[in-house]
Amino acid sequence: MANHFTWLSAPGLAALSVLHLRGESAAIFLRARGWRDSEKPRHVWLKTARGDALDEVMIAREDGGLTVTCHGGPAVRAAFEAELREAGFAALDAASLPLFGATTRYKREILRLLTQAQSDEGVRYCLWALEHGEQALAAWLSRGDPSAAPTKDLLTRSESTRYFFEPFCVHLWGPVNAGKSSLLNALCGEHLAAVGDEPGLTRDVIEGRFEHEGFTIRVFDTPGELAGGSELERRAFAQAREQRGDCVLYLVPPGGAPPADPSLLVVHSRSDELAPGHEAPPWAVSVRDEASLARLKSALVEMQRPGVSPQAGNAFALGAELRRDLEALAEGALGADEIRRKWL
Ligand SMILES: Nc1nc2c(ncn2[C@@H]2O[C@H](COP(=O)(O)OP(=O)(O)OP(=O)(O)O)[C@@H](O)[C@H]2O)c(=O)[nH]1
Ligand SMILES: [Mg+2]
Repeated sequence: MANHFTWLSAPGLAALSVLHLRGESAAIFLRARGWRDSEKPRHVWLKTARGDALDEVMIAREDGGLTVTCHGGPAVRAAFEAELREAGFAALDAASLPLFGATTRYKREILRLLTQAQSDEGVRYCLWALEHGEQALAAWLSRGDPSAAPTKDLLTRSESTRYFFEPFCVHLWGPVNAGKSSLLNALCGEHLAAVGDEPGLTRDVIEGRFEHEGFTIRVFDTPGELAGGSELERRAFAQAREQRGDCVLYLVPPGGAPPADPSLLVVHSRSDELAPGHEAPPWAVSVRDEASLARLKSALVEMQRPGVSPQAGNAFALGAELRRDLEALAEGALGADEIRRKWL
């Protein structure tokens, strides 16, 4: 059997990385670097072929190969790869291995998606899909000739699960002193940006993130709209406005005027300063009112999953390759049988 290596986990900076080796030289390669053959998982200090320290790892026999859990910084991954390539190992795509008992390509695709989940909802979805996804896909493929319309529906539903796997990005725009930086700090529960009455306090984009109802949301505070200002301030402002993320919240403080652009979501900020008896507008938020912050967070989560959830059984996430194949099916370039043979 040829010698192969596969990274089972996405590259991280300081996280763990999981490397899988297959082939007749896999055990020889590891033995030459400090591993003592064992049926049980073993903790080992691995060395390079030249005897330098490589990494402290766990090695286990799994799925017909050897799985090495190492410290996955880019330098460690590069060092492992250099050693493996020098020893004649070739890189192999994880989707082609029967790992973790995933016997079909569909299950392997879901396992890959699982490593990319950015939310509890994403993990929940993958666990649902490992158990029921194949059945759902098979039932859908056997509906007769899947015409373009139902396939498109499936593709649209998969688009709705996008934020299970990547964080939703919210940008905060508005005039100076609207309370953008205060809102960033309040949403993220941390003091990330300076706050104060001095107009134009924020000069650069400041990023934070928070989790709500199982979703991760990234928030970007931006410089406020300020008449005049230095050349540098104007440039920083223009640069910040080039990014819109997935949604822009435009903060309007009491007495301010909402913007004309209908693509911006208007949020009435500093709403605790409104006169008593003043009717609160639908999207009103105050950093001094926890309930208003919770409402805003829930509204941001709702935007990410328009009626789609694993619990409701109507979510259908697709990895890039299955998505391509279903697009080809919608266009008539691939048949349902071909999809079945390849994925199920
Ligand atoms: N009462 C009240 N005051 C607030 C609220 N949010 C912000 N403020 C105050 O409004 C002032 C401006 O807040 P910032 O968060 O710095 O405003 P900003 O939009 O980031 O301003 P620039 O960075 O200059 O564009 C500060 O004095 C805050 O304490 C709020 O919800 N209620
Ligand atoms: Mg600010």
